[in-house]
Amino acid sequence: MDSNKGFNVAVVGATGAVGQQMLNTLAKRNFPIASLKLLASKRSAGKKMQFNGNEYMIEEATPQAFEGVQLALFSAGGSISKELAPEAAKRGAIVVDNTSAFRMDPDTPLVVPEVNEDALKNHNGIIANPNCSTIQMVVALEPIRQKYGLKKVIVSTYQAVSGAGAKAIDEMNDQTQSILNGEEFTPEVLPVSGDKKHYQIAFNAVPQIDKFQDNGYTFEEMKMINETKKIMSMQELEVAATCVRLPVETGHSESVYIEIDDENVSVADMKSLLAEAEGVTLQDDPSEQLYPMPANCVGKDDVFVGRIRKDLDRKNGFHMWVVSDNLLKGAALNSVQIAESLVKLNLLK
Ligand code: NAP
Ligand code: 3JM
Repeated sequence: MDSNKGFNVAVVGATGAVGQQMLNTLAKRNFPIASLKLLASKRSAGKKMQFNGNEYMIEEATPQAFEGVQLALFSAGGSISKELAPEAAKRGAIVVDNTSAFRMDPDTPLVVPEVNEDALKNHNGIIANPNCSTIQMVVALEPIRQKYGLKKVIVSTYQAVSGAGAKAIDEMNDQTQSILNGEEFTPEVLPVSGDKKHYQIAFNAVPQIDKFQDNGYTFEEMKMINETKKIMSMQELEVAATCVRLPVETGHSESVYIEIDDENVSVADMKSLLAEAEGVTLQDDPSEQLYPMPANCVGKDDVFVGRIRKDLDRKNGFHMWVVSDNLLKGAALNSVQIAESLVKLNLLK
C-alpha cells in the first residue's frame, strides 16, 4: 500500500442519497484517493459534480469503467450490484457493496468494523455492507453479547424515508405540502417503488419496508434477522423484527428488547458498558429528559442509545432505544470504515 498516493476509487450510484453521503464521508475522513470515478446511470452521464473542490464528470457504470479501479463503493440497487460488482472484482477492484445482493452469500463477508472486522480477511473481492437497521442495532448489541451473553432480540423500527432513496424524500415533502394546502396527491413511491400499492407517508406510519415474503415478514425484517445472526456469528440467536416507516427524513430509531445470559446485571452495569462501547454514545438520563432522537443524530457518526430499562418480569430482560443516521453509520460511513479497515489490514492493494 502507498497511502501517500492513495487509491483509485469508484463510487457507483454517486448521484443517489447514499452515494452523496459516500462522497461527503470520503472527503471528511480524508480517505487516500489517487483518482476518483463517479458512476451512475446513463441518465446522469455527462453531468458534473463537485468533490473536495474539484469538478468531476459523471460516467455511466459499465464493466469497462472499472479498469484500473482498486476500490469500488456500490450503492445503485441490488440488480446493478449483481451485474457489475463481479465485473469490478474480476478487474481487480475490491467492492464494498451497500445493497442486499451478496449479504447472505456464504463467500461474502458481511461487515460492521466494530463487530467483525476480522471477517474481511476472508474476502473474495466483494464485501457486503449490512442493512442500515441491522448496523445500528449490532453496534449496540455486540458489547452486551461479549460481556453478558445474548439469547434473544425483539426489535421494532421507526425508519426514516431517506432509507428509501431520493425519490422517497421528495414524495414525503411534496405530500406534506399538499396535505397542508388541502390539495390532492397520489402516492407513487412508498412503501416500496416496485410493489402493487402505494400509501401516504406524510402524517402516517406504514408497517411495510421492502416487499413481503411468504412467511408474513417483509424482506427488511428478514434482512435484520438473518444479517444480525451472520454478523454476530450466532445462528442460534433468537431474533424477531417489525419494521415501520415514519415521516422522518433522516435517522432510524429502534425499540430493542433483549434477553441476556446473566440474570444479575443492573441498569447501571448496562449503562456503564454502553458508555464505553466503540461507536456508541450513551444518552440516558430520565431526570433530565435525555434520550436519543433522530433530529439530533443527523450528520453524526455514532449510534445513540438511551431509555435503558430492566424488564419488569424477566431478570435477564432489558429494553432500550437505539438511534442513528441511517445514511451515515447505516450506509456510507460503515462502507468507508470498511475501506479504512481494508487499508489498515493491508488488504487493499
Ligand atoms: P437513490 O437516491 O434512488 O439513488 C440511486 C442511485 O443509483 C443513483 O445514483 C442512480 O443514478 C443509480 N442508478 C440507478 N439505476 C442505475 C443504473 N442502471 N446504472 C447505474 N446506476 C444506477 O437510492 P439510495 O437511497 O442512494 O440507495 C441506493 C442503493 O443503496 C439502494 O438501492 C440500496 O440497495 C442501497 N442502500 C443501502 C442501504 C443500507 O442500509 N446499507 C440504505 C439505503 C440504500 P441516476 O441518478 O443516474 O439515476
Ligand atoms: C435499502 O435493489 C433495489 O432496488 C434496492 C432495494 C433496497 C435495499 C436492498 O435490498 O439493497 C432499498 C433500500 C436496501 C438495503 O440496504 O437492503
